[in-house]
Amino acid sequence: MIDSVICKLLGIKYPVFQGGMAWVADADLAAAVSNAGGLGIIAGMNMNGEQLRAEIRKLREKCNKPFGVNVMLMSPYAEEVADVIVEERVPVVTTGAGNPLTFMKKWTDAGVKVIPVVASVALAQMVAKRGATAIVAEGGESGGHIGEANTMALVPQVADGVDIPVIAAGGIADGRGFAAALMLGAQGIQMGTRFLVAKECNVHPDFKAKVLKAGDTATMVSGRRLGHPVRALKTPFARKFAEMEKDPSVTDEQLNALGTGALRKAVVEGDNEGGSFLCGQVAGLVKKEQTCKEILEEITGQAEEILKGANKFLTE
Ligand code: TUI
Repeated sequence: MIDSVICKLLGIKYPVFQGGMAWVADADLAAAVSNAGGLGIIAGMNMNGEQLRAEIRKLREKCNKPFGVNVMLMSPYAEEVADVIVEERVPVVTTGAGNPLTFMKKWTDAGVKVIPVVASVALAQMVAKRGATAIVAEGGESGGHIGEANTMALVPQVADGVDIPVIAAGGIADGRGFAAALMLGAQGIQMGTRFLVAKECNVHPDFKAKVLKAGDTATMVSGRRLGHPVRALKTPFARKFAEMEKDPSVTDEQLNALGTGALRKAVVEGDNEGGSFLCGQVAGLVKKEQTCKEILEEITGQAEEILKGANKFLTE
């Protein structure tokens, strides 16, 4: 059995978080992950306060285990979503795409455990000082909005830089990645892409099919010009965005307009031409649709075997 301080801190069986994927991570997915012993996380990104409240209540009808809500800090609803988290007594909040300091006192005073997703040691140290319970260190192998460092380099540096538990994210989809993350100094992992194809995940079937078909070079990064690089599957939309980004006659406003609504089109409509299919580099490792319980049991079983066998590399 894999055990870690994060299990005791949060009251979960497996030290595995499901990433708070915008438009994807709803009450159905988060409840399934939490019921199976991981930490399910509802994405607050695409919701206003009242929509999030309804989603939290829906999760509570299906699940009485600990769960989290992710606040995408660039969301126009971040402020009202932050308040709903307190009002609904959400046990855990994760944050992404920015600096959560403005909300941290509100949450920690209310007893909410705050676990920011960071892409740098500097932000990890800042939030640790302000009462974060743990940190998710997310490398650039991840899908969606990414930072500069990759998981292999980032996780040990964040682990050295703070004295609270670190959860590794980015580039992890199986027991090998799970075991490796623990060796890098993490106390647990967060996965997004692997849960995209979970049976309980409500993304459009064409999105799942694309992930299942994807290989090692199936993703690309665009959006650097706008200051928020995003990793997605190489689809017509991603290629067109990357081309327009290089064209100096295209304004930032035109680029922003092209991006607006593209994630919803991928997740809800499976729109191959106009959708932005956010996805991590591990898509090539994700081979079948499984329940969240099967995913959690499989990866922890694999990681246990690897960890037990690791002394094969040692000699007297
Ligand atoms: O947030 C994510 N992943 C996301 S958010 C998202 S929605 C979106 N769509 C289009 C453009 C932008 C966002 C899709 N995927 N992961 C966590 C994460 N946070 N990765 C990187 C960061 C990050 C980056 C810079 C955190 C903080 C930061 O700067 C902090 C500062 O000091 O301002």
